[in-house]
Amino acid sequence: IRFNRILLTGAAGGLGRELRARLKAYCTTVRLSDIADLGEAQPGEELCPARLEDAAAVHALLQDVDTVVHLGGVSTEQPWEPILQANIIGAYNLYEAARNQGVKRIVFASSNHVTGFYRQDEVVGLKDPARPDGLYGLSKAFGEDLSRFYFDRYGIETVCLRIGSSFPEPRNRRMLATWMSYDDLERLVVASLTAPVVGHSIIYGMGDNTTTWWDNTLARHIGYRPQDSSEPFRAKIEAADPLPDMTDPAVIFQGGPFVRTGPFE
Ligand code: 15L
Repeated sequence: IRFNRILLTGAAGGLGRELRARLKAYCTTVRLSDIADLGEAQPGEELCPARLEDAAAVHALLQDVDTVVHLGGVSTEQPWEPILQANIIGAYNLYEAARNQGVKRIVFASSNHVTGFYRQDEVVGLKDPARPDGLYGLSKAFGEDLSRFYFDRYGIETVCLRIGSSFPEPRNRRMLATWMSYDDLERLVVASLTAPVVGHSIIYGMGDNTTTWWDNTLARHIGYRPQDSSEPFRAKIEAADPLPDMTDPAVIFQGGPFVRTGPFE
């Protein structure tokens, strides 16, 4: 046990549900927040539903927490208004609350869609410019810049996880490159919470995959060592999806279908 209280936002989401049980091993209390139903509180859990755009609620949420794993917000390409509220205003509220409450480190769920308009035949490094593939990716790029500002100005450390595709198994050809197992997700989050010094860091959340579009060399100080590879799933996936259309933007660019989702008006 390293922490008294960890706040997990987005705890009812796909990755939140996974981390909900796993983070308990690292703290006395895990405070869970979401706008969706969180079910019953289990031993060692506190349920604190909050809307991220509600500044007062977010300030209360950060009271007496040691550290935050911020998964909350919109997690797919959506119209501007929900992204503005949850991901942009919500991220600002979270960092302002951290500053007010003296929280020293945040693990921020960014996304590979910050760099989704790089091509699948390129390898992106951690100092390459952002190339968001939609409003969602743009909002995550904002979160990365916001957290950098809060480190430079106020010393609040953040690790931005540019998560690829974290599911039980890779689902398609693209995920052979982007997949990260839930066990590796846990390793990445725990390394980000416990590395001695992280400052403001960015790291791609990917497994030990053979096909790779991202280079995490500059984040070695985090100490993340992925152990699971998409490779055992390759034959099954390639057989199910034999002829990719090389003119499809979702096949050309790393963001996959996100690069052609929307506009929604
Ligand atoms: C994301 O950012 C989404 O939250 C997730 O649902 C996946 O679609 C993932 O990216 C991906 O790129 O596969």
